[in-house]
Amino acid sequence: MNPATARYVDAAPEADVVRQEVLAGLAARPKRLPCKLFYDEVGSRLFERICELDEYYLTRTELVILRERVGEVARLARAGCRVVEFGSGASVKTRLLLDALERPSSYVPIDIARGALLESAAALSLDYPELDVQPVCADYTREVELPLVADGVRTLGFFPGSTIGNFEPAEAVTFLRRVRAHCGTNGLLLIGADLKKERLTLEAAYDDREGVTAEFNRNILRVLNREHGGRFSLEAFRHRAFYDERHGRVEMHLVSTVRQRVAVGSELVSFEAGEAIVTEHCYKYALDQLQGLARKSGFEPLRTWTDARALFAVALFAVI
Ligand code: AVI
Repeated sequence: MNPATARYVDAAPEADVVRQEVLAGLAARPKRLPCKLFYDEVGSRLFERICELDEYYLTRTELVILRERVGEVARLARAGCRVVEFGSGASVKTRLLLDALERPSSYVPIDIARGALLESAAALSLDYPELDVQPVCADYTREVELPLVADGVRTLGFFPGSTIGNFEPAEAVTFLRRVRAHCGTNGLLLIGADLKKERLTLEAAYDDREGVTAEFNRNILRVLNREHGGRFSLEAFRHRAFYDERHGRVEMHLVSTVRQRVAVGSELVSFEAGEAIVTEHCYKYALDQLQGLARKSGFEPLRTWTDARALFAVALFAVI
């Protein structure tokens, strides 16, 4: 990042706040952990490997749709817009969008992983010297204050990757309402969402043959050990992923293989053999559900595109 032009906002949550969230989750029934904890350096690298797995069709498919449709997005967004990305901005997808847009004025990536955020912001600043890159280190699932934007500049929110599926449906609405406020009058949101499909494809995507997803899932315990005084033995938990059709979501669990008590800071957490920690929900949407989500959150669906096999959807919403 060019320090002369780039602005950086650090609003990362205090470790204490996250620790309280962790302990509350482990005291709940069933036990839960926030899936944002997956993404330390190791977890982010494992997630990149997941995105390249044969079974994990999501990233590849979204890219196919984006490549085909990004020109249309650029025409609708018009020249000079500001792009606000919720989540890491290191990806090919960001560059695809920035390349297609006509003279985007600024780019605001928001991410909790400070190192990766600053690194990708620096790389983008080098490659797009005209672009004002304004990284914000924050937990975008909470209230975030963004750098001010000049009057009349349209904001295009960007939320690819089906990360919307990692919110509970009611939380997704709360989150999208906040996004809407960031987008402002005239704003747009480009969002990617994984679609409902048969169980076999879904379960393979979250339980791959190489075991990368299993390692990604167990890495959350490593994060607890390092950052929150946890004493988890990774070998004492196994990965489980299954599609719950009734709720339309893939659930990822870590299942304790033995009866055990584990220290987390000064607390002791008890597990029965076979007891699970829910580490992630990945909701899958039907197209009408996705559009319903937009309407409930104060957006109107402008365009919705899918791939030929209707595995994944990319939608452009406009602020009502
Ligand atoms: C980041 N998120 C959209 C991924 C998903 O598919 O829900 C996280 C993931 N979990 C396991 N594999 C990938």
